[in-house]
Amino acid sequence: MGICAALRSEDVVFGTYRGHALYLAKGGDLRAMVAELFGKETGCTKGKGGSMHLIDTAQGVMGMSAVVGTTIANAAGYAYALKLRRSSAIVASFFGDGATEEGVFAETLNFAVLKRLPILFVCENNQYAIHTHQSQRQGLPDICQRVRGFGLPAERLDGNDLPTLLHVAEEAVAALRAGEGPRFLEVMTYRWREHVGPNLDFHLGYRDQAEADPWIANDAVCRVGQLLDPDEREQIEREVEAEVADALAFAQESAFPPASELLCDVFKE
Ligand SMILES: Cc1ncc(C[n+]2csc(CCOP(=O)(O)OP(=O)(O)O)c2C)c(N)n1
Ligand SMILES: [Mg+2]
Repeated sequence: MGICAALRSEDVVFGTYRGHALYLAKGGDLRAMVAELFGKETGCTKGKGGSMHLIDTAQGVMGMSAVVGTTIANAAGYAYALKLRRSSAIVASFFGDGATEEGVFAETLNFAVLKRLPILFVCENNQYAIHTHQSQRQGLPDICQRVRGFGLPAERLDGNDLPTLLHVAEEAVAALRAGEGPRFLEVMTYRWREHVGPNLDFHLGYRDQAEADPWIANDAVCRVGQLLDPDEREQIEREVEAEVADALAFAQESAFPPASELLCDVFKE
């Protein structure tokens, strides 16, 4: 939310399999998202992509992938095209802390700096890749320090501090539009639930509830909610509940794709 609020509609984003919030924050259609979760033909990828592959190109949501790190390079390619076309639009590329261990991350940073691409790299650092803490995976667990070595500015932010996030994002986006070259933001956050799915997983022993508690108590949604007038907040919540109910009904009533769709969209026509 904090990053996307600083973007214009012409700007584009690329994300990961954990991309529901990104899709919605950039203006992705809620009905098409929920229908996609149900595998229905009205879904944003006609029911073929599912939860991990959301796309809404009309809103600048260019795609997400379950293969860790892949969309970082896709995003830089798009930024290169924008630069060649002298467009004023910019690209924001979202990925996890684990993705920064992939070779493609290093290659893309180097290329982006070399070509002064209009791209904002956003690392959503929840400190874990599945069940392994960052300190058990990275020889230098300071991602910003590593990134600066490639020659671009890098800053760490608290993902629960929405006003600061928005302010810094606006500054970064302005610099990108001015042609100052790529920037990197590391946004600290935390995964409340298991790696995939709705359950708690503290019984697995790789982390404990005490580590999660301060993140939950300090949650950005609560903090922003407290800034609102209670009546206004209730009104917003009522509208959102109605929108979600509508999207669920739409998804349930939609049809599954016919078998004839199976081999469509495999290659570009
Ligand atoms: C190239 C590749 N390697 C491994 C996996 C298996 N895998 C799926 S999610 C994940 C963890 C990625 O962690 P991070 O980038 O921090 O994202 P998070 O899930 O924490 O949001 C791994 C290793 C994969 N999907 N793709
Ligand atoms: Mg992670």
